[in-house]
Amino acid sequence: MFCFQCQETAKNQGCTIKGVCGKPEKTADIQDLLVEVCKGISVYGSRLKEINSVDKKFGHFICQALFVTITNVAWDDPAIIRMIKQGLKLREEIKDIFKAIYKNKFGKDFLEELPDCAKWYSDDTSEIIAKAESEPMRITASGDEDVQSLRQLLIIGCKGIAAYADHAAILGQQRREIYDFIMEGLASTTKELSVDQMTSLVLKAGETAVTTMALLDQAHTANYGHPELTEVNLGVRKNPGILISGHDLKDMEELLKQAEKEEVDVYTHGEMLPANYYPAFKKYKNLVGNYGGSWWQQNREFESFNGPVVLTTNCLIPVKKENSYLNRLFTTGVVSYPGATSIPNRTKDGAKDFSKVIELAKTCKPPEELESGTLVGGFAHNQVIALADKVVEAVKSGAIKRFIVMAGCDGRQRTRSYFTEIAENLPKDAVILTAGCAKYRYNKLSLGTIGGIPRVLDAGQCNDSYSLAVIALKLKEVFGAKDINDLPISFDLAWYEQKAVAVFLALLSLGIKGIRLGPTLPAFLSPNVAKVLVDKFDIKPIGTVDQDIAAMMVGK
Ligand code: SF4
Ligand code: SF3
Repeated sequence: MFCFQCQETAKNQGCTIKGVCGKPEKTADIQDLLVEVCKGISVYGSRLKEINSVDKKFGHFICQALFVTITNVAWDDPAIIRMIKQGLKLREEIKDIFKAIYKNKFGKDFLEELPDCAKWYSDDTSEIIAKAESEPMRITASGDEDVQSLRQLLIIGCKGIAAYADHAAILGQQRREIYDFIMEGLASTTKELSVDQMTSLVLKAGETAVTTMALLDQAHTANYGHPELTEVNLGVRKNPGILISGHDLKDMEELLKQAEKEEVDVYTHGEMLPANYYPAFKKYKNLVGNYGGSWWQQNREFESFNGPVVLTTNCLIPVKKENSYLNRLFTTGVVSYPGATSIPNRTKDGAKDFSKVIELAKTCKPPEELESGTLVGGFAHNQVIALADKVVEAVKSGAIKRFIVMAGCDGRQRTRSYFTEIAENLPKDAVILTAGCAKYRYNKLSLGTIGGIPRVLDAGQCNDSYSLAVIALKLKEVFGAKDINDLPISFDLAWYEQKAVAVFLALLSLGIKGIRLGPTLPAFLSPNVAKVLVDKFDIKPIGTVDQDIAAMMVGK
């Protein structure tokens, strides 16, 4: 195996024996083969697009498959192999469609030599495993280092885009241009392109990430209303409950509805916390609040929750030997785990069936209390723009000197205490804008308010980083700034997995410069590619807390 797609990668170089995340070598190899299958579909899809339109089902499959390969999503090899088989069938289907249309249009057969990913086929499980294991894709082993780096940056960015596109598709929103781009991007990695050509595709990935997050924002708000200022309960009630984690709001909706009828409590965990901010969910009396912290604390928190846990997307981490919750762990959608119960996908008109989860909850002990009190959130673009007058007044009067965007992911590395210390030590006239699970490093500190505005404004999930961009653009308009970089806003981002890479590329494509990124720069950036980012966008690694605060407060 060779995997360096997340921030936690071994020695900040690459995992080669087993993932630091716990991903076994075999699972890594099978996931890599699934990416190859997606490339094969894309080779035909990108050619077909040139002469005809491409059925959205191919693009949607690729999004689901890439999502499966994101860190801490899929752990069950048979489930991943089923996707490989499904993908190979789809590749054969799109190949036939392409060849027929090509012949019809040009009056001759398509005879060009294509890469292995467009040709290799098997529907035999042992052959598939042998293929995955026999050709581990040692991505840094050959070829030009910079081209390899750009290819991986593109694939990893596409994984993030794919995940958001899948979230939107689940809510009935799909855009052909997103699928077309992902296919173009994946197919490009099978060709010999120059550094310049690859760089422009990476920048286009950023634009596509913006389009995708905007689409998802629209899908969320159209279905569930605009997030609003909300006090989220952190304590527990005396009844047994269900804990739901991940990012999928449709699962949240269906679970709440079904559990309400049975009078079973529901709590959010990790990236599901922002569900509490939506009007459509706040009306459910069985939605109690949020339980616990971010994903990496789940071994302890799923244990003490005592009831069933539903994982709708990343991040699911390995269940430890001493943990007792595997028999109350449920996965759904792209998530899988050996020994956990998988909730089947919804049929065309029907909802997912959460009855097994609800029945199990009734037999469980109530959750053990971890904390009490509340936290405040719900500052997505609509809510912040509703407060625009207050915000503008505070900036004009000097009460707010600077906004620091600290969006992104959390993780278990100790060095992430940097983000807590930044939050604690920022001057009292600085406001933190956040989204994603990075917030757990400081969202329970008492940082106070400025003129009634909390000093930590949480827009929501990592995809709601789009909201932060909308807010920045609104401030630009209100202050009549020529350039978004002239605003009193600094970016100090935390990354862990591939959705954050898509968010990062999105911010670059919006022209944001001077982003700090930590706790480490991605291992998949070669020195030259990192240099391009530094020269063109003034990207910097995080430094010390004091230096970074001093620099950010003066716009550096
Ligand atoms: Fe290593 Fe991260 Fe890949 Fe896991 S996802 S194998 S920790 S690089
Ligand atoms: Fe978090 Fe996994 Fe990235 Fe959605 S839940 S931000 S790490």
